[in-house]
Amino acid sequence: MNETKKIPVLERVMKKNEQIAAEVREQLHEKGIVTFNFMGSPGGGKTTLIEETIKRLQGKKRVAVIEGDLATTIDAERIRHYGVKVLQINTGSMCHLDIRLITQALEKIDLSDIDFLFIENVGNLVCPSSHDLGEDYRIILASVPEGPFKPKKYPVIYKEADAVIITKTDLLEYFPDFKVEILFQHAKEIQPEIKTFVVALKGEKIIIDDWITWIEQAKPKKR
Ligand SMILES: Nc1nc2c(ncn2[C@@H]2O[C@H](COP(=O)(O)OP(=O)(O)O)[C@@H](O)[C@H]2O)c(=O)[nH]1
Ligand SMILES: [Mg+2]
Repeated sequence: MNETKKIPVLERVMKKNEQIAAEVREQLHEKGIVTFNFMGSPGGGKTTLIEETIKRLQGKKRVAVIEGDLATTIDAERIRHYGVKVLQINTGSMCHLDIRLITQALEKIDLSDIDFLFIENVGNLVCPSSHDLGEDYRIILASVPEGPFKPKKYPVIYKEADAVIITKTDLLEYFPDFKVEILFQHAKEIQPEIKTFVVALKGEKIIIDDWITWIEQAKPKKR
């Protein structure tokens, strides 16, 4: 196939995927489910945040989780420990989840008694940004050791984000060049409506309350 033919084919596939994602979102809304797509670098703290959030939502929201990784069920096992429904997707060599993988996962997981669906995307700041997974909210994690310039360097993923969470703020004392307000300012320059949170999930002082207060009241939303 030559280049001029390839581009329309790719555009058609992307458009079809967006349609499927919109249908999935509608089906989830019909069940009263709010869906969150957690994105960020590998090791940024996505699974830890999901674990700590599940703990604090116990008795308030019934949660199910879809875990995305190239390989292993390590993260799914971590989540299973909390007694919630969890399904691991292994993408092999693919750097993101897509709506076809999500559709297949949704066939295998019973969501009849679920309020919140958490999707942990493959750790990556590029590929996941162009894939609607039928989520209501896109949550980007930026961890302190990654440095303060992630929104500047990866603006595309921030453009469509609903919230940015700075993780590992217990490590701020070791990263004096990291300024929380600077990262938030850069993120808001890209997406003025973005909500901002800080968390520290290890160390002496756990910080997570503002995030929990926000997520507890999250309602279904059209993208
Ligand atoms: N110091 C510190 N370490 C954290 C925090 N959150 C996660 N980690 C650690 O960062 C590493 C990667 O976390 P994980 O949740 O697996 O990241 P993921 O790859 O984004 O899912 C693990 O060793 C966690 O214990 C935090 O708030 N502070
Ligand atoms: Mg993980």
